[in-house]
Amino acid sequence: MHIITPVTQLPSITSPVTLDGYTQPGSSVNTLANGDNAVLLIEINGAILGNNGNALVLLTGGSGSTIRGLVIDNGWSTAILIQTDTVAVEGCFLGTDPTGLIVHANTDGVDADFGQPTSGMRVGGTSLAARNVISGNGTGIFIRSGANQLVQGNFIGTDATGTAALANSNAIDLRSSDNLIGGTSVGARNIIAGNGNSGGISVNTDLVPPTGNRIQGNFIGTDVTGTRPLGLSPGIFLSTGSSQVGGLTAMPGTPPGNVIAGSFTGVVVAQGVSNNTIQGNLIGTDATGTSAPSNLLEGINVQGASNVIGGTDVMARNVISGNGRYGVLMGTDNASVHDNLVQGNFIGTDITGTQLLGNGSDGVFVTVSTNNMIGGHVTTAGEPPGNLIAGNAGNGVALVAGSQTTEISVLGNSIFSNGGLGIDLNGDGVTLNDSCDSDTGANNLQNYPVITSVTATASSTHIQGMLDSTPNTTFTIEFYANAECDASGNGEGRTYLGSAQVTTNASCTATIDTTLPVGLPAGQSLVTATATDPTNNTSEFSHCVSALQLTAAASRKVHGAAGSFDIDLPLMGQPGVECRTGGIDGNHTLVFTFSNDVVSGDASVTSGTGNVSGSPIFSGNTMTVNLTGVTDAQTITITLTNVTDSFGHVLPPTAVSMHVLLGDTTGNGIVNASDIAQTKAQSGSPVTNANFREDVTANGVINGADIALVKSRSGTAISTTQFDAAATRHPQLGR
Ligand SMILES: [Ca+2]
Ligand SMILES: [Ca+2]
Ligand SMILES: [Ca+2]
Ligand SMILES: [Ca+2]
Repeated sequence: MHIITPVTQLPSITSPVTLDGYTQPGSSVNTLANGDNAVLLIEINGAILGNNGNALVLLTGGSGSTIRGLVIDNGWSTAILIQTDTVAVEGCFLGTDPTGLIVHANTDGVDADFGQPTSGMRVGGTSLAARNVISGNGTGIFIRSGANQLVQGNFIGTDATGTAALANSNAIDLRSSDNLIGGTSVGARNIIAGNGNSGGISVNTDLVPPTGNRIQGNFIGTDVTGTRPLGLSPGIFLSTGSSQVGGLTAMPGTPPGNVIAGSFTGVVVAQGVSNNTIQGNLIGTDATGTSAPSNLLEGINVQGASNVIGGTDVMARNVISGNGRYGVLMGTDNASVHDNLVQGNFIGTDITGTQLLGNGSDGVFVTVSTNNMIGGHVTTAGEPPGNLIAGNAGNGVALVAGSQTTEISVLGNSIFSNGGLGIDLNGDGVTLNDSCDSDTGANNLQNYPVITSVTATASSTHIQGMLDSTPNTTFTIEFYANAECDASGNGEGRTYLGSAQVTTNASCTATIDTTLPVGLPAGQSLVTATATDPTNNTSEFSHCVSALQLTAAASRKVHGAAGSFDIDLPLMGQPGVECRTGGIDGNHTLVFTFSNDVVSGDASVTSGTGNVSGSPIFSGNTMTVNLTGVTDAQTITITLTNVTDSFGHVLPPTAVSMHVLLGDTTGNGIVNASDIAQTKAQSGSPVTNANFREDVTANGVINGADIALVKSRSGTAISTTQFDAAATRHPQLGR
């Protein structure tokens, strides 16, 4: 080991030189892809001069010089101060001891000095031998001048193994334009992790805001494996200018896309900072895109204008998932946060879009801001500009700050399986519609459409309903299919089906009557809709309406030669009372009628005493369920599940209740003198629709046997609790 510890400043380099520590016998370059095993035997130690000196200074005549294979450590103001162009720094350890495992801090590692013609600098490169370890410094790499500066293949903030943190306070500070950090190949990837509170990569202003900087293909916040977070520091902080984070890629996180995880916030676009693009990155997930080392707070925090997150090209997709709080946070300043686009991203799923990997709160959280677009006008469901926003613990999209947050369009996305609502205006759960929609708040609390009916075939979907909103205004209604509804009965929007334009009349009402040329996706029989006004205020999602509905239920018995008669079992409100005998086994037959022909499904008794006997029988649009063992004087509930029509539409689980009280011909929940009198009055009359309840023996005649049976039950009743409680039960699911 040759340790040079200058007592005075070394002479500046004023002509092109190659200082190559690898010429020292016994030294060798790095050969590891996932580490740095370089053996460095020349050390320039700042122990004496310390912060009063710079180890190497390259002046104008030194253009084209190469610095290789040196350890420059232990207190220098700057390890390599560059004031000329086309300087290469490769295979060095700057800020660590010769093992690359212990901090020997300098103030700065590499500094392309302010006000100097330093263009064309290269720190590292795409070959393994070119890798620098730049760790333990104040600022690892300070680019204050020049253009076309390359920083590639380095470990910045880690030790030589790439698996442990040796923090720089600040990894890379970019203050000039048109530089490239990383690149489009794996070999260009920098590992930028384990750094201090000031940051991973920051873009700042010296004289003018820098533009055209590209940050591509790096692991930011993870170790060299891309799977493990390393320390916790800011990821990318764009405090000024316009930069490109990532780029178009076939696979998010693959160069030019970055992996950004293990940071406080993955990418911050600071207040008033505009025209940045963030594309092709994995933000919050590891390099596989399937698990989440996570950023502590947001994936992306946007506080400026005209920034693009993702885009209309599928290759622009970011995966923004598994972050501690919001996937994307946008806002806090109405004047400067506008015209941002969030398009084509996966927010809350893994890289395949098939596994949920939700963010800790809302997928997209929009506060004080205006005129931003989440999604856009899509032609193919599931394709950009629509985002996939699923699996987030909070809402899919939340708009808060009341009327300070307006004109936020949420269009063409796939939003499902979020813990809260698909879209929540005002961040307070379902916001009910108001007549003529004059209320104010986030997105003006735009009213959502009311769907009244959905009928669908394999290739078309007919949706009817209405919108109550601002009079004499044209709205875009978007329709979506879903597999499930929120607990509120309102839905999200899993599969975009299409849209329609409707115009309200002077009385604030527009009729929706639209036939879309698509069927509903398998397993997604529930339709929802949003309304968006001419200034891009989108509503919450509507109530869900199923394409397959239960339209009627009845308890049916054959009354001998008089034929069969049904006791209606209303689908809402007080259940019907079956007053006819079920025989000693308590047998009854229920017939359910649907909006379409049905082919399969299940029924079970979910409260009360009794059992389903055998399999349901399907015929046309009916399903017949036989019950046995049904005891008297009770309320029994039958729940239908997985009822499927001939198009594959599935009924949401639906419950129907029936009071069972033998002899209660009046249907009031008690057997008494009124029932006896009513039966006596019909005795001897033919059995008809008007009096079949008095044929309690269900044999086709009303006679003394019926009177005797009613008398024998006198005094029995449905418990008041059940009779009353049932009357106020909630409407069935899915209606
Ligand atoms: Ca709301
Ligand atoms: Ca409203
Ligand atoms: Ca009665
Ligand atoms: Ca009878």
